Amino acid sequence: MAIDKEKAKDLLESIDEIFDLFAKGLNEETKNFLKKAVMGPAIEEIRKLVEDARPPVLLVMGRSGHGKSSIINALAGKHVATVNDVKPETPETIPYLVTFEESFSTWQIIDTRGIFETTKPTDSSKEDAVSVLKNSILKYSPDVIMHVVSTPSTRNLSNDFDVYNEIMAEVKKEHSVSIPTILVLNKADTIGNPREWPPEENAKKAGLLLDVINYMTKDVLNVERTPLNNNFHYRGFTFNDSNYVGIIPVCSLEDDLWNIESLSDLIGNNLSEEAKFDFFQALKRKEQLRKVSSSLIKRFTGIASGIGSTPIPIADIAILTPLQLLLITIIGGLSGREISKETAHEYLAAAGVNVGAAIGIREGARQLSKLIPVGGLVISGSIAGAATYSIGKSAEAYFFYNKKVKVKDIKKEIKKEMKDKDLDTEKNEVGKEDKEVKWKLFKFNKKDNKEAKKNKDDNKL
Ligand SMILES: Nc1nc2c(ncn2[C@@H]2O[C@H](COP(=O)(O)OP(=O)(O)O)[C@@H](O)[C@H]2O)c(=O)[nH]1
Ligand SMILES: [Mg+2]
Repeated sequence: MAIDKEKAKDLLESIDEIFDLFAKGLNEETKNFLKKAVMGPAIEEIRKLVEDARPPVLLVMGRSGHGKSSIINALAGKHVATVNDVKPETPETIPYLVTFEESFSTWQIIDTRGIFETTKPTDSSKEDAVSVLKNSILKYSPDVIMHVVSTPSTRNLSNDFDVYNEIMAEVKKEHSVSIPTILVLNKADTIGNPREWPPEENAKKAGLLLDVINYMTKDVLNVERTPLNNNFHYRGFTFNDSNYVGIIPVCSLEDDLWNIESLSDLIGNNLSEEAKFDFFQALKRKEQLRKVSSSLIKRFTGIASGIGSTPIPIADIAILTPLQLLLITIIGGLSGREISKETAHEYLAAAGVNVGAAIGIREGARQLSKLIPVGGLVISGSIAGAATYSIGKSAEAYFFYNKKVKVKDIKKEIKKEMKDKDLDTEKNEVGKEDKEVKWKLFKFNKKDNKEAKKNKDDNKL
């Protein structure tokens, strides 16, 4: 299971109803403000995630037999493309859809065949091949292009790279788009002695792979490169100053897959938000989907903080419940649960809220508001933000890692982690952003505590 877009639409409708229920006691002005400034953007976030989601369009090019079909199968984790098909007589483009029914996701693959078969500089049909590829790129506007090259033959193919750069220059000139292209060195196993495999266990093979990569990045593409993994340079590099965004050696033989995850990560990282979701959801890539969840939590935290600028102070944080319920359910969906009230209830039960089996989503919402008892205080933006962040993170820990984390403990965690130097070693962007959010919340919390204390002292006087 995963996010079923139809069910997500239903959820958005019921969230709207729940909001009306919770906002019943509020005056019109505040209610409208909240709807516009808080619920509206939250629902919009989910709508964007779900409704704007579209299949990623992946174009594969490269010579026949170098393994285009095998790579598609390896990425999809199933047989979707015919391996070993006959050499095409003329360059042609075959588009097809790959559906992942159980994860409600689809990819579009554009298989260009025979393009580079006819690109000898003297060949009169070079023009044809070039225009077929150019037109396919313009027609399908792929999100990512994979240029598949058999590793042992890289040194004979410099003409292919020239032709490709020529095409991309024209595409760029006419349509001012540049499409990230990944150079996939397939059949990495076949360079040198095929029995010396994998490179992790065969230093000689690792060295040969690195030679090819060095040749490609330094002599052919001449790019500034960053290793994907500091310990294993032979697993590939990324670059950002050419049509090519990276080079990744792989083995796409069904029984001997190697480094395919590096490839799918690099594809995913080069997809727009709308295309990323279907890509990772199809692959059920937990860590990648957790990143989607984390950035959603951050955005919801920001949205919830907006409550701080209501025209009329709001004393009950329960008004944020519909927003948090939406967040919880979508996080559950990202982790592979169904988009349903049962998913929200599963989390509530784990968080220690007693949810009877028969109660509806509204009751679930009421129960959720009990998790953060701050009744009586005027809700500041920072409290609203911190509460939403805490609930989101607690739901994430539960759904993704099966960890029961009490919401109130998360706030403590935030403070504790601030002192934890390990956070500095987090290299990825999300890690950095996480840290920033934590900093902000930490400061907010401190300020809140001071203010709360001051209010208390004032009351005493
Ligand atoms: N040793 C090895 N063989 C591969 C690899 N990938 C594909 N092949 C084989 O290469 C042949 C052509 O593959 P195919 O995917 O049909 O290439 P396409 O014509 O580019 O689509 C098939 O016999 C595959 O089994 C690989 O990584 N290693
Ligand atoms: Mg093929």
